[in-house]
Amino acid sequence: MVAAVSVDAPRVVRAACPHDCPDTCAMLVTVGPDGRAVEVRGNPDQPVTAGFLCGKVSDYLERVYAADRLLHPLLRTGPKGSGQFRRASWDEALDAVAAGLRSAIDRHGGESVLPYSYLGTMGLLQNNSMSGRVMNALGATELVRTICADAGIAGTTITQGASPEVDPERWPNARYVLCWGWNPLSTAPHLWRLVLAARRGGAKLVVIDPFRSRTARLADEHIAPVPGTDGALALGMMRALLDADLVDQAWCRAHTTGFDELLERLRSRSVADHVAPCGVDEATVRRVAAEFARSQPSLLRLGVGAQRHQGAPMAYRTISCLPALAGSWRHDGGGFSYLPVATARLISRTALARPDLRTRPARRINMSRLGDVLTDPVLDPPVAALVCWNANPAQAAPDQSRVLAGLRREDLFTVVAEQFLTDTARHADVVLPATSQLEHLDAVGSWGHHYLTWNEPAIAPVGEAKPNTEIFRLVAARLGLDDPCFAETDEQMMASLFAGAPGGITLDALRHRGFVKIDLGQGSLPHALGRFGTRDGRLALSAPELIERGVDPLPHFDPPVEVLDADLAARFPLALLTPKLHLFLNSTFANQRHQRRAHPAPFVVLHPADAAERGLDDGERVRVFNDRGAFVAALRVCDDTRAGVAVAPTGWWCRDHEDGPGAQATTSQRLTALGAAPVFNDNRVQVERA
Ligand SMILES: Nc1nc2c(c(=O)[nH]1)N[C@H]1C(S)=C(S)[C@@H](COP(=O)(O)OP(=O)(O)OC[C@H]3O[C@@H](n4cnc5c(=O)[nH]c(N)nc54)[C@H](O)[C@@H]3O)O[C@H]1N2
Ligand SMILES: Nc1nc2c(c(=O)[nH]1)N[C@H]1C(S)=C(S)[C@@H](COP(=O)(O)OP(=O)(O)OC[C@H]3O[C@@H](n4cnc5c(=O)[nH]c(N)nc54)[C@H](O)[C@@H]3O)O[C@H]1N2
Ligand code: SF4
Ligand SMILES: [Mo]
Repeated sequence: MVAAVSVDAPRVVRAACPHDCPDTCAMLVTVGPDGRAVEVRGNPDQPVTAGFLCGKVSDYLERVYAADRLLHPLLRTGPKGSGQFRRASWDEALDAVAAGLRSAIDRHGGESVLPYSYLGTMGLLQNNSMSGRVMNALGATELVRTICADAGIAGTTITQGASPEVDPERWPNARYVLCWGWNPLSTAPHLWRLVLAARRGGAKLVVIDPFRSRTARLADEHIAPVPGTDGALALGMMRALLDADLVDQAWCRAHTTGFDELLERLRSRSVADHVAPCGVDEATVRRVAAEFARSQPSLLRLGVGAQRHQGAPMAYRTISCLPALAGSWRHDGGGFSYLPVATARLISRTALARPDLRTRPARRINMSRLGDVLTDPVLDPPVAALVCWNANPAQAAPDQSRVLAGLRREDLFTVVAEQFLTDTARHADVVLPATSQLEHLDAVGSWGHHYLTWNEPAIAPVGEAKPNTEIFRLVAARLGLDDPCFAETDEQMMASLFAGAPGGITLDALRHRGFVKIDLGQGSLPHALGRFGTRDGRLALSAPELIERGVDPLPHFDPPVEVLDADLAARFPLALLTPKLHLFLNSTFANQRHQRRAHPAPFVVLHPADAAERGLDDGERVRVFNDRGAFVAALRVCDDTRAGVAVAPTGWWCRDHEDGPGAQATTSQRLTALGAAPVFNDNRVQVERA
């Protein structure tokens, strides 16, 4: 269902970067007279994109026209995971998909089908529209998609509701910027540009991160706490504000609930006692807290990275209270930013997936439990069929050895729609080639700024690739699903999203300009007068709703489960972090030449003291292990990390490394209590010579 492509003259098409990145860049694609795209660049008119793309996407045509792009369907011919396939026609492949799904459903019911997808594309259509309809109509298990930012969302929405945060376009006004667990230089280069603008205006930039990230390297000050102790650090900073008489009492009395209870809680411990688990000295805590309150407008921007711990929801909630106490919300450019959930949720894609097609509620399975779910011998019904698109769980899901063991089950029927033969696709029975962003229609929201961006198809599908929407439309037809919704075109689905002009946005305006800013009336001072998204409009320093869930309603330190476990530390003395790489996006781009040159092979960083204690030298091959698994990587010895903290990014594909699994082999499938999110960095390991 791709729009007809004119081949008369060179033309410029408006597009949107689809990747799981807060910047959601507006792109301009130049298409030559032969219908081939010749250039992709950032749209100079879009204020956040500002005319440039990042180093991951600037050579997007290398991805679109890559030699290893999947161009036709494949059927497995060898053992699971062997990578042995033969070319098949779409007809043959769709027959195989229908037969595999029908067989699973006939034997074990609809819930034995497990969909697995994430944000490979964030597009409103290509993410989970027609696919969702098929899964709902089949009565498949529902996938709980909380692998990324949900611990943080759970914590921050308890505090402030789903309300607008500080618009990134106001950030340049800030005079103090606290980047907490965030490495925007790598992970959000356009938002980083706005942080730099604040700095040029005189703002001090402070980064809180156990690791000296690229962002931390450039900051005015870098504070490196023990991983997972951020909540304790925030409580210490709040107590320091109290001691220095810097709490904005008037604003808190007017616009928060539970102010007196919080003050009492803070007074119950000294600053030193609050921050004891953090490994940060008290004088620094007092100084940075005072600077944050005095240097208005002060902005606290939390990243996704500080939440991969058991206590993260409470930590994010606690941290989001700090700008309230400091009075930051009074000032243009000041306050708190994490994910702009209010604007991001304005245009919901949930309705497109038609949950009403279900005849009854289905079993729910959390995506971060995939390893256990696929290998559980008594799960009833078992997962007999796995349908995967927009995701690469063989690399991105925790406890990699279990995930791979599950994917290798000969009795599991696996379908993967992909652009490349990823580690997950290698384990499929049927591989279906998916279009790239230049080949399909979409609109993409943002989890970093307030714009919605249009994506017109620029070129015809490469090879026999098809959009996710069309793939699932065809699967529906093969399965005999006859609800009229399965015949809807992409254009029709898009029109239905904007039928009521949500937030005043019309499809015509979006298509015409290529991007539209979502205006919820937040203005430049969204919460100077309260108006939070909570039920009473006040910021919840105390949140009584937590009592019903057995949780202390006041901000408190909820410790990480492995990092602070002294018994476990005796066997596994190092806490392992798995941050993002500069030119990969999770495992995406790891197969591309230029990006791969920047990150040729897996490595692990150890502090010189930890290396010396083990008699290890820089450059050696080391084995990193715990009870869950092990991986081999090159050792980098440097003080970019704290003593006691090892750092090993993920994303490389198994197929590229004789050593097989990566750092993901050591991570756990535990979930946080609030938010049901994974705890990738709450992970103890030991390191030895390989
Ligand atoms: N280049 C690039 N860009 C990306 C991605 C990518 O893989 N590569 N991924 C995209 C996705 S899916 C996401 S979610 C975002 C993530 O964006 P970020 O949140 O910026 O990324 P991370 O590297 O996960 O984490 C940021 C920092 O948090 C630190 N950290 C880890 N544990 C703790 C802790 O306990 N406390 C504190 N204070 N800091 C901690 C890490 O050391 C890391 O430097 O980036 C998106 N953009
Ligand atoms: N240890 C550890 N693990 C982590 C994290 C961590 O910090 N540490 N971070 C987690 C986070 S934040 C996230 S968001 C997840 C990400 O987990 P995933 O979303 O599984 O991540 P990717 O590896 O980027 O896989 C996306 C895949 O979608 C494919 N794709 C892109 N566009 C399309 C399309 O239009 N159609 C189809 N069919 N496929 C498409 C890409 O080719 C790519 O292979 O990983 C998590 N895993
Ligand atoms: S910065 Fe993010 S949104 Fe922009 S091009 Fe790169 S990956 Fe895409
Ligand atoms: Mo993410």
